[in-house]
Amino acid sequence: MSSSVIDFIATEARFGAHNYEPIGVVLSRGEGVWVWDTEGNRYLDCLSAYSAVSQGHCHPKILAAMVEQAHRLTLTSRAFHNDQLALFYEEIAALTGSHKVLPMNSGAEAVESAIKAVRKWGYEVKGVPDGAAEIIVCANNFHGRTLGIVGFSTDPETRTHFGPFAPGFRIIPFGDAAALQDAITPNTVAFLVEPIQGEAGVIIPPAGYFTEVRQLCTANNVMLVLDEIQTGLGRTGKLLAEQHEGIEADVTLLGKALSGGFYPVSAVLSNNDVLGTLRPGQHGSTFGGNPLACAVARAAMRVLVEEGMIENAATQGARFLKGLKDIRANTIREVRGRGLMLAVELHPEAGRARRYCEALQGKGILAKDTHEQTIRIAPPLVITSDQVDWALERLATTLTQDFS
Ligand code: IF1
Repeated sequence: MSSSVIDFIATEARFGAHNYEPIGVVLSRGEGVWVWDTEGNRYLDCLSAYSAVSQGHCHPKILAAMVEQAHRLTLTSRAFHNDQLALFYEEIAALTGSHKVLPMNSGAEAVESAIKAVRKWGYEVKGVPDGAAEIIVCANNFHGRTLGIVGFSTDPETRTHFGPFAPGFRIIPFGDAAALQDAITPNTVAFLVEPIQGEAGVIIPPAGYFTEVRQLCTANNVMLVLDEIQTGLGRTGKLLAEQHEGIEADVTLLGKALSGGFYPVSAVLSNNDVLGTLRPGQHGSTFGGNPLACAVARAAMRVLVEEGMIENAATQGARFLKGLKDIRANTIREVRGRGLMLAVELHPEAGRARRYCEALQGKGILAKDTHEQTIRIAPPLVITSDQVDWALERLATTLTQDFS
């Protein structure tokens, strides 16, 4: 590694909290599916900042919208109206078929806001006794890093020594509708779940699971809250992952690619009166719904649709999945994926997935491991067939090596 790369990494180590263990690369430029490090080496980004850069790095139209708005008005607070928020509301509601929108900033904030809103709905509309609201979540969930959220995580890494945690959550296995039925009580206000568990390693539920979930939630007046922060906005080959299941959530959470990677923008979308329970002064945030965020999100949604990125994710995702499944390597335990949300799970004997990610870096691909044995593959939705084939060649040679 050259001295400048070591300087960046050494300086990060010297001053930064050590809450990440990044792959040893220092990036300085991005364009489309490609990123370059400070040495000028080019990589195909197969992480897309955990699906926040689905539109490709530095998309020119989102950039132009950001620059234009930044010259005009960036932040007003919600103490006053601005000329971007209403347009953002109209466009995200039309795109997703939602009736009410709550604009926030990070994904975790959207999750926390949804928890507050469904609890409030439970007390004021469903009639759950005050303080008794229960929310059902799944084992191996990932919904963010705030204290409330890690309180119902089952991953020791994310919750150890951060307690005490808030009560009111029940944990059931993912993909098991009977377990959901057994967990519902008269005080259950919501079921919060990812359509596909991303951090858990791209875990896709059995066919028909969400049809049963939808029926159970409707029958028991329980709000179905789908966390589409990673799966949403085209990542799985449809606008929302719920569309693969033929169902509609009561509350949908978006983030990440809602800004195309330019700015933290998230939103809670409601198809019913859940968000209607929030009254002035009961919730908010300094930056939520600011004009710059709205202008960026409007452009990010526009290019996603106008440039056929969702359809491309379906086409290239199918190509990528078939190519990965065709790799004959005894290191591979399972290949999973839907659209361009893919994962390669290795046999424990093959050694840690991180070693394979480091080998991929040497071949010009940046990918990230999760939970020791799984390599995530999630390139920007603008990837072409040639680029998929280019990546598959390098993945095949790497995965047929043995780094145990
Ligand atoms: C990190 C993981 C992914 C998410 C879902 C809410 C959020 C996320 C389904 C919160 C965020 C990010 C967080 C980031 C890495 C990444 C991640 F590895 F942590 F778990 F994608 F799988 N719901 N996921 O995936 O959104 O507050 O971050 O905007 O914490 O390292 P956020």
